[in-house]
Amino acid sequence: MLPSHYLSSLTLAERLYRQQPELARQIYSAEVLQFLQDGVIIFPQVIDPDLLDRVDADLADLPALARTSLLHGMISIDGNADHYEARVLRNLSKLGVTDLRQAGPGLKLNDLHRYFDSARDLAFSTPIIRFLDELFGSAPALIQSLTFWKSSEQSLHQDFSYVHHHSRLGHLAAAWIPLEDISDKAGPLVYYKGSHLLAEHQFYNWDQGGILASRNIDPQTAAGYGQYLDALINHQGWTPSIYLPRRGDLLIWHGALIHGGTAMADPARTRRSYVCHYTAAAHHKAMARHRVGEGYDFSEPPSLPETMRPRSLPTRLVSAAGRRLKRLLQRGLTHA
Ligand SMILES: O=C(O)CCC(=O)C(=O)O
Repeated sequence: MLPSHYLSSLTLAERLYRQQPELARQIYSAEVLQFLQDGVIIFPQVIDPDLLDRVDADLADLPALARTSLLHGMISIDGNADHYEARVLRNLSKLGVTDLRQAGPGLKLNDLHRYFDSARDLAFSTPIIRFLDELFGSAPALIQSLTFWKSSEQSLHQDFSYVHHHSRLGHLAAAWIPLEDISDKAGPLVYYKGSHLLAEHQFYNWDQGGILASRNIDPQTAAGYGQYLDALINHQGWTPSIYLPRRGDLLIWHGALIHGGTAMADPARTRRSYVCHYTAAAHHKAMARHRVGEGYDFSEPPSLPETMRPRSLPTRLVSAAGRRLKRLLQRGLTHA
């Protein structure tokens, strides 16, 4: 994928903003225009506190690896090399991490929206979907969700190089949702306003002019990316913004905005947060999709194991009676 392909895949809103800003100003809302200018927008106190409570309640059980090994076995993880090699949450114990809350920075739990209705509802919250619908000019689709306990400490990057589950690469945005008030000691998100408005000559050359990163790329090229971004930031005079949100706030950033996770000043501090990447439904590469409210989800159907599903009272009573009967029968057989 060449820079010119990326630029021609941008949203209509952005192409208009870049080429005929006066016309764009007549069409789009103040929020979308601010996003197109800065590459980021913050919505203070728009996430429903009851929904955040539901997410908290569902996440509360996750750290107990041993007790819920069935569920943990299925939750894939990402992040720094160690975590990524573990692949699924249960394997973290092989790295000596028995409680994910104690894991160092960089641990990302992938796609919890597939397991928990609360996480799905959060990913499809009205303030996010309404904004993205206007930005994309059509219904948004969720690409992935990431749940963090601590900072990612991820070096500066632009998402479009890494997230490409969609055919029009320029249709990419992400939401950063704090699950708690974020301390400056917890390794908060850093971003550079305006850095999304790249010109054709400002893209990093990953391979023969291509703009997509690959896990198999040689270490020198991978290291060169960070140096390249640092030099670009210096040259453009972009200054860092540190995001210190309160629970209930929401930040949405552009798929080309330079951003990263800062280092944790206090290694004990949590930075519980939920990050979702979106594209327009029409450009998602997956075949199967289903509607969630005003948006679309392409995940596999929810795969919470039967044993973890909340069951109705009559179902629970019938299975308890069944288990009791089985025990009685077994006892009868052993005494016979
Ligand atoms: O929250 C962070 O520390 C960074 C997250 C991020 O860079 C991403 O998900 O693309």
